[in-house]
Amino acid sequence: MLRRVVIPAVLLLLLTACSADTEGTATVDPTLGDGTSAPTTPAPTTSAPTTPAPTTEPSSATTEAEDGTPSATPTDDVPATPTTTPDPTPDEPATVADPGSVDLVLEEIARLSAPIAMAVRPGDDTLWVAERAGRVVPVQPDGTVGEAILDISGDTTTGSERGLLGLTWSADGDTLYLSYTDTDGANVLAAVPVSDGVLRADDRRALLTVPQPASNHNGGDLQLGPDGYLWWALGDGGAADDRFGNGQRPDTLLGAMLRIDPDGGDPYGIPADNPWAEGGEGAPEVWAYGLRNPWRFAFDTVTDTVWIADVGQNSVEEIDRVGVAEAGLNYGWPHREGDEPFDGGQADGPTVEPVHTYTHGRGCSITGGRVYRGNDLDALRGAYLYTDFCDGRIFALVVDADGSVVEDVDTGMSLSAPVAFGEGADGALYVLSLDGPIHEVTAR
Ligand SMILES: [Ca+2]
Repeated sequence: MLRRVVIPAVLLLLLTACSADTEGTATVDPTLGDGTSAPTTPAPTTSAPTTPAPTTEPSSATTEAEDGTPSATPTDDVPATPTTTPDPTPDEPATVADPGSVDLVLEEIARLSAPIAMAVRPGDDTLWVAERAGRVVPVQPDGTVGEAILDISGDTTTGSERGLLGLTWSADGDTLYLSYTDTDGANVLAAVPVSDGVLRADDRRALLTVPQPASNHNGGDLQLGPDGYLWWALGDGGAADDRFGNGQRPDTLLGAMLRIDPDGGDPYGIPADNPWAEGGEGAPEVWAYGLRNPWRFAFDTVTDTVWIADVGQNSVEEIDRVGVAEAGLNYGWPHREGDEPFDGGQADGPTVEPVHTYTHGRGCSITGGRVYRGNDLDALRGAYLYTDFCDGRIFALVVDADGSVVEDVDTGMSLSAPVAFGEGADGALYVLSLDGPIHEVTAR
C-alpha cells in the first residue's frame, strides 16, 4: 500500500552529474543539483526581507467583517448536532510527548521573500521553499540559500489570500506539484516534471483547476499522502458565512479535502476508495467536506492520521485529527464553527467534532502545523505543533492513544505572521513567517 520510493543512488549521481546542464529549460536556474552543491547566499542573508504582509491574513475574522455580515447568533433551540468519534489510532507510540519539559527556541536559518510553504524531495535534505509571489527556492538545513528552480510569478497574483500556496514532490522525486491561484483567482494544481535531473519548468501543466468565487478562503495546502496520493485542501469559496453554499455540498470541490491519483489517469485518476469514486451525491475527488478554510494540514505516518486545521470565522479556531482511512466525513461548516453551532442549521448526518479548539480571545486564524517525529527533541516526539497567524505563539498539543487531548502547552516560542510549518528529511520542524524568516524548532 505504501508507495514511498527511495530515490536510487544512480539517480542521485545523475542529478549531481547534470548539475551544470541547464539548456532547454526555464528562465530561472532549474538545476536541482544547485540546491545541494552550489550555495550562493550565506544565511541568514543580510538583505532586508520584504514585508509583504498580506492585505488579509489567511481568512481572519477581520476579513469577514469587511465583506460579510456576522453570522447568525447561535440559539438555544438548535438541536444537538450528532457527531462521530474518529478512531485513528492503530499503533500509538508508548511514550507520550512532554513538551513542557524542554526549553524550546526558534532559530532563524534563512530569509526569503514571503516564504509560504515547504517540502522535501525524497533522497534529498534540501528544504524546497515556495515564495508566495511564485518562486521555488532551495534552502539547505544549514541555512544556505540556492538559486530558484522555478518562477511562476507571471501566472499568479498575491492580493487578498492568493499566490503560490503549496508544493510537494512525488514519491520518486520526478515531479514537483504546485498549488496556486491563477490570474483569474482559480485554484490550480499543476505538475512540473523532472528529466535528466533538471526541473522542466516549461513543461508545467495543470492537472485540476477549480474556480473561486471570492478572493479569500482559497485553502491551497498540498501534500503527498502516505498512501501515495495527492491531497489538496480548498476553502469554501470565500466571502463570509459560506455565502456560496459549498460547505455542506460534497458534490463541489470547495470547502473540501480532495484526494487524487496523479499517476492513475490523464490528467489524474480517482483512488478507488474515495468515498464517491463511483459518483453519487459527492464528487469523485472529494475525500471530506464541511470545511471552511483548511489552510494547513499534515500527516502523521506513525499514527496514520491526518491533522486538519480549519480557520474559523467569528470566534472559534479548529483542529481535526482523523485516520487517513476515514474518508467521506463531514466537518460541519457552516452549521458548526469549531465546537459551537454557527448558522442555526443541522447537517443531514453526523459531523466530526474537533479534537481541539481555541477562541478569538487567543488568536484569529489558525496556522496548522505538524507532528514532531524527529530524533533530536525526545520530549517533543508525537506532539502536534501549531500556531495562529495573529497571535504567533507556538503551542504543542499532546493527545493520548484515544486521540483525546492531554495538554495544550505554550512552548514559549513565537514569531510574526506564521503561515506554515515544514518538516525536514530528518524530521526537524521549521516555521515559516510571511515576513521573511524561516525558523527551525530547536532546544536551548
Ligand atoms: Ca468543523
